Amino acid sequence: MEIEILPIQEKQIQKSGLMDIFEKVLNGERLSFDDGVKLYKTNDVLSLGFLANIVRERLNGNRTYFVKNHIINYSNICELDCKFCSFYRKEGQDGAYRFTLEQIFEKIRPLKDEIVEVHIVGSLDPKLPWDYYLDMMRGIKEINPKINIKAFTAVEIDYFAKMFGKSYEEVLSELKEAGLDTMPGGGAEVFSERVRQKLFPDKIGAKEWLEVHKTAHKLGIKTNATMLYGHMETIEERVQHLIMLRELQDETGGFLTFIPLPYHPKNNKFAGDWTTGLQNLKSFAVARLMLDNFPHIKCFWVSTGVKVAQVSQSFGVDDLDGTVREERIYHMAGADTAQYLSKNQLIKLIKDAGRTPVERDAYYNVIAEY
Ligand code: V47
Repeated sequence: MEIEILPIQEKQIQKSGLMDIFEKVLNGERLSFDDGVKLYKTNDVLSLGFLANIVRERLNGNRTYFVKNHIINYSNICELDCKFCSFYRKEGQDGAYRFTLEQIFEKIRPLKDEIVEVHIVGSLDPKLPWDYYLDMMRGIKEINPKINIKAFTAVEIDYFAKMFGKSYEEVLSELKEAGLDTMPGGGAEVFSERVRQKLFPDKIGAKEWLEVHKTAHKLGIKTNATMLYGHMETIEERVQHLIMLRELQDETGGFLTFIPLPYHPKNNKFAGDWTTGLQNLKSFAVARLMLDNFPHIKCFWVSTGVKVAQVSQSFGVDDLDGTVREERIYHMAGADTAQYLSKNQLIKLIKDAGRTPVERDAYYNVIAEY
């Protein structure tokens, strides 16, 4: 790809001390840990966006993807007490809920010919039996076998293994057999033992999270990855997280997309600060530059607001997730974004940014281009 660079842009990049990184990006060379830290620390966000955009357009051209999807948070009754989480409740507590399978199917049936993907994520609920999860997969496939089931974070998979006395491989194979197609990227938080001990000491750490994804990839299950940032982690811990994901992707090639997730401070014990728009844009751009082997970088518009999501398309992002519907984790933590965006609203957000809207399936096959 021929990259046109104006002398004024080059001067700006030079002035910001990013020339060495710019040259690596132009040559398609891998960026180092120190490069990642330097990128996070720059105040020249326009040059950062410019660099990320080179990689974005090299990999995905002018396309921005979206999917018609629906989120199912099947239960919020959880054994864990993660301090950053506003979603979980204890049994009997105000706001605690657990859907029956029929309640889940009732949500999907009216949308069965519209949605392409269901995104299922819940809690570590001690009352739910193994058949609940298998029958959930089977029941959704009975409604429409074409619906892609993106279900269960590595944290849930690890819990099923412990609860039901199975290996990761057995859990994932049985779920796949019942209808699971792909896996979401949640539960990774940040791969720092220091932060884990303080914020989510009872949740699995990096080793198990990566092991679950590695097992899924081995079984042919494509997965996503996330990073929760903006709470108490350092820039160095963020960059380390990205490098650990990059290493696993080198080994397996099983990741589809990376989603940086900004921490939300309402109704949780940690009660930190909101991230700012620029912190969010930087996180997308640094991810795009560091994760050279990830095909896609997603902005989950629910978590950033639609305005930042729109601008993120110039900061490395090529995927805006989807229509969404019924998201709870972010809305319970203070998100004031809508519950749903129509296909036409997504198309407008993308077109107004000068990008080509592409409706996709779970594997980024093109359903329609607008
Ligand atoms: O794992 C929890 C995060 C994640 C808070 O794979 C919080 O396509 C902010 O993983 N503030 C779940 N974040 C969401 C998720 C996701 C979303 C969209 C697409 C995909 C995908 C995955 O939400 C959790 C956790 O990291 N979270 N509490 C909070 N207070």
